[in-house]
Amino acid sequence: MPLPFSVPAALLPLAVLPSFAAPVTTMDADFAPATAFLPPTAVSYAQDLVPFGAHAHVTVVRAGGRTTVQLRLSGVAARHSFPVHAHTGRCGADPAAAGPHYQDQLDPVQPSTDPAYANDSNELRLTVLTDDEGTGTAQSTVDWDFRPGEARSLVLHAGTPADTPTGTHAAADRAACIDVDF
Ligand SMILES: [Cu+2]
Repeated sequence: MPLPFSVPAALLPLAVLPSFAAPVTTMDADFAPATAFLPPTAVSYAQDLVPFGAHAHVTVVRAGGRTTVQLRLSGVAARHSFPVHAHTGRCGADPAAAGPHYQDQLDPVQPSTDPAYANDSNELRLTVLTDDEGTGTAQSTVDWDFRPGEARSLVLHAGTPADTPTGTHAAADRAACIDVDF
């Protein structure tokens, strides 16, 4: 028996799109002051480490329930180690705006310091070590998908120079931030 109206089969895939985000996302951004006339996609809070005009290239690959994030930096401090993490909030004029680290299994105690939650497999973390030109690439793969809308940035912490244990900033300070839609 024919249906009284045609089933809009072509529209059905739309209903499941949110759980199948684009498999690969790439984005490019130049670091700028948070006070720029147009709100920048990438903000620097420490020009000695991340000068305005330095560049970030971000690739996010989602496949089979795993997520790989690659970050390429250029024009930043040479021979420097930058710890980089996925954070929950958008970048803002205040470095704290990006909020805490995104966690797959959310630690019921915040701020999260319990190593059962604050670790490399429950958070997206990578370390970019730059060369003599201030260019470096790092990537990390986790065994989960980001919950849509809950991770909104990559924060570059100040880290340390590659050759000395201490820098001019506290290592945990936030040197820069990139808005990324995970
Ligand atoms: Cu962080």
